[in-house]
Amino acid sequence: MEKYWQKEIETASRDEIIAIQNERLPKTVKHVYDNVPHYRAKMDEIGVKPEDIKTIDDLKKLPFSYKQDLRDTYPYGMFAVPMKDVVRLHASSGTTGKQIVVGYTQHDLDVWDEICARQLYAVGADESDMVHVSYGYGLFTGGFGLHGGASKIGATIIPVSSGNTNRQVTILKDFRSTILCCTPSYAMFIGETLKQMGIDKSEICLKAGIFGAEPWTDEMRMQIEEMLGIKAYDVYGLTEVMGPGVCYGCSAQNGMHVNEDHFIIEVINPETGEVLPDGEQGEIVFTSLTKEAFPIIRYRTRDIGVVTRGTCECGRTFAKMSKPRGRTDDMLIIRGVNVFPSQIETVLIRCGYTANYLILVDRVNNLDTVEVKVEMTDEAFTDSMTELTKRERTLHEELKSLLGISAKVTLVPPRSIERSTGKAVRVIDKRKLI
Ligand code: DLL
Repeated sequence: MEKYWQKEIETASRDEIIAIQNERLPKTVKHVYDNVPHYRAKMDEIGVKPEDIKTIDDLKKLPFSYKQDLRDTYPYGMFAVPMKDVVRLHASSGTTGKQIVVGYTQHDLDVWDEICARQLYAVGADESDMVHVSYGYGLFTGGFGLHGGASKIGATIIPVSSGNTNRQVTILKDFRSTILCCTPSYAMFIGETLKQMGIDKSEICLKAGIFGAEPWTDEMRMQIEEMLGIKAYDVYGLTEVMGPGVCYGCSAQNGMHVNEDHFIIEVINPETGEVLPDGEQGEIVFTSLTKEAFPIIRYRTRDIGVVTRGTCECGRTFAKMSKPRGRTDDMLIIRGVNVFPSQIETVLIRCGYTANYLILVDRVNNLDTVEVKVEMTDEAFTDSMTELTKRERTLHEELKSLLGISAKVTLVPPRSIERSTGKAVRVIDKRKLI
């Protein structure tokens, strides 16, 4: 039977959801206008006053915000409450530029716990579960986010954090963890390690996993489910908006529900900024409705997805965001053909390989080149040159016919591609390194 943490709101009617949003949006806009000079300046620039925002239909009058705004105001320029009311800081990893810092009041943390609790209930967890958190604890939001949710539902938390994979497996088995929280690539690594340590999946008690923080395909989901003998669910979020739990996967396993009482989702055309109707693919934009310390207005996530509304087969009525295909800045343009790493992943897994791969992009004599390195499994390993060439050619043809790219395919031995304990690095684009 479907479990809900807060059934009333999670299955509310569209009118009820809109009424909550209409009540909360004007308050948030006033809060940022009064307390964050950046938002006030941007609104003044286009002549929009808080009184002009009466309902969610007025949202489109507000300017977008960008990661660059958060960098320009580093570290605390976007905070909307005095520092004495901020009880926690988190930060983005800062791999692609200056890191950004976000803050939470106690109320913000309570909301975050609630939405992560909704996620845990949606995968069937409750107080009788042992929640094994292998997302990193620290400035990254993954560890503390799911930890807060697990604490809210009264589960037993095993706060392992990431790394030391053999130890993770021992704990998983001996402590009888039932819910695993980590990135999907780390879940695969844990699955492989289990096998290497000679432990059968029937010897562990895991029943579900809550995986997110990076793009992963449905094909990879099935591979993880098979390896660990569990149901794998998607969770989405980002530091700037809150952390994990902004959107949560449910028993339907196709897309994630947006916590619409706390966030408004829009999908826009990334080139023109035009708001797109439900069902059309575009850039995901979020506005927070209840955040105190770090409210965010029309934040351009750069993630590409689709939003649909209606009652889900799980009974929830919150809007649903498709699995993000990737980020606008992850899209590879190979000799004019646009391709997301996730599309390459789908082809590889459908052809019988695992999600252990690396995409190397370069430019040679003014021509883009792409090489896909993909690991063979122990079972499928061969060192026969004839066989390798044959398999590489087949995969090359598949990538060409399905995605239109001409990639050099190199099959590499098992375990030769570096594993990740957090977000996996799938692409090395040498064109960006020059
Ligand atoms: O990754 C928060 C998080 C932690 C989400 C744990 C889920 C689980 P950031 O480090 O700021 O925050 O990275 C946010 O990661 O804009 C997406 O591009 C990507 N992302 C997050 N979840 C998913 C997902 C955390 N389920 C960025 N599918 C986002 C695809 C995801 N991409």
